[in-house]
Amino acid sequence: MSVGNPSFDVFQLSDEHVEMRKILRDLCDKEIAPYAADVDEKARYTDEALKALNSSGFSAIHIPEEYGGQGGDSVAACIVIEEVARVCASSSLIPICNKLGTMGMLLKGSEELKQKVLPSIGSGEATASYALSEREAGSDAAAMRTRAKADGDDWVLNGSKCWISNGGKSTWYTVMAVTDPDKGANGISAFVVHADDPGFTVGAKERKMGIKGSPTTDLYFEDCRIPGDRIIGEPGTGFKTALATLDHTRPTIGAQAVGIAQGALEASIAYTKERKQFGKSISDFQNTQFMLADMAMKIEAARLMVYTAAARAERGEPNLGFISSAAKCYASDVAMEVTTNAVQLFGGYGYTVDFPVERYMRDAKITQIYEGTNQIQRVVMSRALLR
Ligand code: COS
Repeated sequence: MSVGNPSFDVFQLSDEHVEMRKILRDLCDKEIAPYAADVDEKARYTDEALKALNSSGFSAIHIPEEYGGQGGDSVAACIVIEEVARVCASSSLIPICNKLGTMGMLLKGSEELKQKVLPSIGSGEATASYALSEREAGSDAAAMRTRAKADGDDWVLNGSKCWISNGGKSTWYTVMAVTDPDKGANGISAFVVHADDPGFTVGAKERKMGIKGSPTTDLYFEDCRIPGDRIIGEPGTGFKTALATLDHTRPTIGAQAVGIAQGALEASIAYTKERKQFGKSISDFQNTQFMLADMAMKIEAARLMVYTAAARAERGEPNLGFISSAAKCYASDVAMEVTTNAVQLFGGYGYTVDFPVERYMRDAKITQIYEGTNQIQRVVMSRALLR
């Protein structure tokens, strides 16, 4: 055993990951952070972030090189999301949705389909979304009613989807629909729909508590006709593809949560050093110190779990359900706690829009809900334990 061996790389990111984070931090601080409050206040799309992420190649780094992408690994994709979320959670929905909307294709799509769709996303020309949930099929996703019927060489879709992140902004949508109603979850198939396909329309934007810079909409399919080769994998495999997708992407929500929490922690450290009460900085009080220590400790644990989940997904390990749900669930609970405590440390100022922590707190909440509520994550985890 050697003491102080700098090349011991267990639990250490590679030099490339560290370098990439540095580049991203600079980019996010300069080109995304200045617009975060305005995006939130006006509930407007994150145009500046899209431009910055596209021009630097960070909007969809997970797209493999053979499809014109950067070929970034799963940990790298988490670092991108984390760094963007550290300054603007809404903007982090760009890389999140691009991965979520393409993962099914990457896992199970035909070579032709991948060649048709992925290069436009890898180059930043197009973006993607994922459409699983319906009004009456949220946690119970297999209860969906949207139908797809074969018609000649085509598929014809009818029904609607809801809670679609970046709905209306995305070019491509991975849509799950029932092809055989007698087979339950095994009668669901996955398709890729283009925004210009006939019979496809986007509903009004939801008015939300947070992530206001990312539109959330319904999608409607009225005799929406798509070519036969836009199915992902075989008919009847779509629900499994949808769940396998989430195994790969729930860690990205964990990464978003870690980024939000990190942003709130940094704002809290800076503020508590500045803010004077009883004749000294409030960071001189042990109550503040212990709160900051707890916040940082939990963020550190969450980050490690997120990277572990991402690394295991990257290695193609089987049975990712437990770790990807655990990472998403733990990190999002940490983000909610940390951002709530950040508002507390700012006191009355924290409750105003003049400081960023109330936005971090509102943005954190969605990470406990989307890509499966944290109650559903516990269902996935306990099923894995008791199997
Ligand atoms: N990967 C691949 N296949 C999986 C899988 C996974 N991670 N998990 C389960 N499956 C398979 C099952 O083996 C089963 O196949 P068989 O019938 O051939 O055995 C099939 O998929 C259906 O699985 P299951 O019976 O467990 O489905 P349930 O209806 O009980 O649903 C939960 C399981 C609740 C876990 C699922 O509906 C879920 O994750 N819901 C939340 C959805 C969600 O995250 N929504 C957010 C949308 S994205 S913003």
